[in-house]
Amino acid sequence: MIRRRCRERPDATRSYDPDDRREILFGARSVQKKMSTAIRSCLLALMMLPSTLPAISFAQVGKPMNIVVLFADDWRHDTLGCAGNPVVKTPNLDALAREGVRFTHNYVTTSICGVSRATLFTGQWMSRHGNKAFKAFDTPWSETYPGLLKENGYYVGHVGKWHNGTFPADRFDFARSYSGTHWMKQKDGTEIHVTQRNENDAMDFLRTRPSEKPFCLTLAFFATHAEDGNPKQYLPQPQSMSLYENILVPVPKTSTEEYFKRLPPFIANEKNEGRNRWHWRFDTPERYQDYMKNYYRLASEVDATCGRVIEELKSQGLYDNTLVLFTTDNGYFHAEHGLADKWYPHQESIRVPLIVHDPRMKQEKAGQVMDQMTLNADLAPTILSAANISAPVRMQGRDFAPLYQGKASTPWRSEYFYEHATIKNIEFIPSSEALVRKDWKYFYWPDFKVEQLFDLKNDPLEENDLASNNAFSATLLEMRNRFAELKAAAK
Ligand SMILES: [Ca+2]
Repeated sequence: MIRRRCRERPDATRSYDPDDRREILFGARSVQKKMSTAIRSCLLALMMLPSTLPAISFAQVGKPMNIVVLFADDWRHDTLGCAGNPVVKTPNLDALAREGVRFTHNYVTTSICGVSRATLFTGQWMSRHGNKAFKAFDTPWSETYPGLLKENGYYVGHVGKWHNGTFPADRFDFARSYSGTHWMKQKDGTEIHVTQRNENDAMDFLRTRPSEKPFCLTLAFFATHAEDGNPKQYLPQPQSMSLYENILVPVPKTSTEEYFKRLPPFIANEKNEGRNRWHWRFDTPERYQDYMKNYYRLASEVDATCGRVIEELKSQGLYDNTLVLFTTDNGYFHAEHGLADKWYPHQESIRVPLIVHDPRMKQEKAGQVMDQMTLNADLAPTILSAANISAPVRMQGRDFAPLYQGKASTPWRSEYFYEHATIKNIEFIPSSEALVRKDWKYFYWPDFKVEQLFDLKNDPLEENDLASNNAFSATLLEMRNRFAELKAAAK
């Protein structure tokens, strides 16, 4: 019998602290983990006995859930039909949300590909996992969700983008990693779109996996990330080009020159990479329409592939025993504040989708839309919990499954610490930090020692910086102090 894990938390009655002091539970959890590993080892040994003996499967001893992580790139919280986007069509992800749950206030702790992916695998803030851009994280592999699942008998695969140094193919049972271009040459000389290749590889994983083992597949799309060196930026597949043809993509209110000038001067200048990319994609009305439509076409292609992967799970009879997560690595400016891409602590950059289909959820809960503040750091502990594996003590996120399992009284965070390092130099992409709440946000720009304060309840588009307004000096002081506490605890 695979044990249920203890999720008692020392900080359960207070607002969230990134350093959740799990260390005090280290001794007890270590013993639990050793027992768990021993039980699973015995089980695997039994399963490897000659076939003349009665077969013993995971299913007969508790049927561990399979896990599929559908992980898109540069795709913000409202790039979903079900989130009210007036243009993009995502019927398959909308259906997943109807069958599961969608979180509306899901955020990343750092809004850039490599760092956010390190947080996905480790459940840790950048300050702890140590990848400040695109290098390998410092956290031991044995403390990541792929590492722990493999150690506990799962068949573990990674398909697509990696972006954390050299791809550690030998750590996985099934490993196919590539990214960077939308079209790639195949051995026979023909070209394949990266999303189609992602889909083919995911199908290979699902159709060739050993049937007796539970599995975990991370399907890390490259779309909707731009092809950086290509002037076209977004290169969808030919069959998508008729989508959105006769639609006018709404232009954001804050995309004007006036709003660009409201940014701090070290951002509101032409040397800033966010502004540079805005010129690539958005600096004329025609360009805005063309580039946004191709971006949305890439999104719809990812949606279609997600639909086919889910269909494959259903056709193999696996869907009712598979945790399916859809999320993305960072948000994206669609010209808001006169910017493109991500990095900074604004809402467009830090909020990302989160859709969960969890067979443990009661049928009557299907289609819930939840507004608790969830984070990318929560994904690894949620995945491990679903597999009945204890989260390592250094993992900082929390299992969010109790939120949709009807445990309404589950105490939950109401704020978090955001961080992003300087990339290249302080003119290109300066570092930024924040204390994020649903109703207020405190920004800190460490390279320039500048603070900003936004009343999100009354100013959801972050139009008016209140940091120098004396009427809000008490709020500024309180948030500055709390920010310092959470920043120290994130290490
Ligand atoms: Ca990204």
